[in-house]
Amino acid sequence: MLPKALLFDVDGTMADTERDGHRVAFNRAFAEAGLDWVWDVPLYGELLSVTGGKERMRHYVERYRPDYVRPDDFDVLVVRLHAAKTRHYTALVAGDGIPLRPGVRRLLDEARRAGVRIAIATTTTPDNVSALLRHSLARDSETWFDVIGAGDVVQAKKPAPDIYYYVLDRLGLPAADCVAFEDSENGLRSSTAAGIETVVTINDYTRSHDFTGAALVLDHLGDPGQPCKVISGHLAAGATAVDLTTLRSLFD
Ligand code: XBP
Ligand code: MG
Repeated sequence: MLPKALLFDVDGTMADTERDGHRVAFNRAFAEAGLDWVWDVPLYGELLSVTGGKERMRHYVERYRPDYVRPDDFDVLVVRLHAAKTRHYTALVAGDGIPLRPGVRRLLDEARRAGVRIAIATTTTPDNVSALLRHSLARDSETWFDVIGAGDVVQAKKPAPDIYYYVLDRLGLPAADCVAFEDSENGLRSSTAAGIETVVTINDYTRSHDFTGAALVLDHLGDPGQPCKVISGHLAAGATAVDLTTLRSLFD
């Protein structure tokens, strides 16, 4: 049976947005606010254990900056920094652009042609999703997605399953009819806790994560001339990319 909907995580899954997108935007917001907070590439990898930009900043101060004296309005500062970071991130995506990962566009196109619904389940801010879709996929691509579940629409971010429950509820579909695409352990924990079969495409920040419970783990989804490599799970003999036939086999 074909899945009825494909549910995509955004950061790290649709595009490698973390190292050269979100991280850079956080640093720009910190510098602009006169803070001496600098998130280099390895530190950012550690900080990714906490999802959500506001939550990540709080975690950084608690864990890494015992020297930092919080102002009375620290909560307001976090919200202001986050708004500035969103402004920098969306400008970056609109300017330099961040390419989609291999196979993402191909699989989305195939799903749309076949009448398989597509949706987004992400921790990031809705403005960031809109910017990436508009600039990296297609101008009108937000309208391709039946549901875009993003950011603070749920209280508990990944690894909690809430964002996937939110998306399933709005799609009106049971978990058993869907496949999720994730790149991280937190993402996989979120989707599998919601009962959704999950395909993981790793990246530099997540390759050492524990992906126990994933239906399939790959380096990427694969494209013509760019075959994917299977890390765990099974792809049909001779297959070099994840397509709807591959996904159908997850349900057989
Ligand atoms: C994505 C995140 C987000 C982004 C930043 O996780 O953790 O926090 O890094 O987004 P996932 P905001 O891919 O598992 O959804 O700063 O907009 O919160
Ligand atoms: Mg992700």
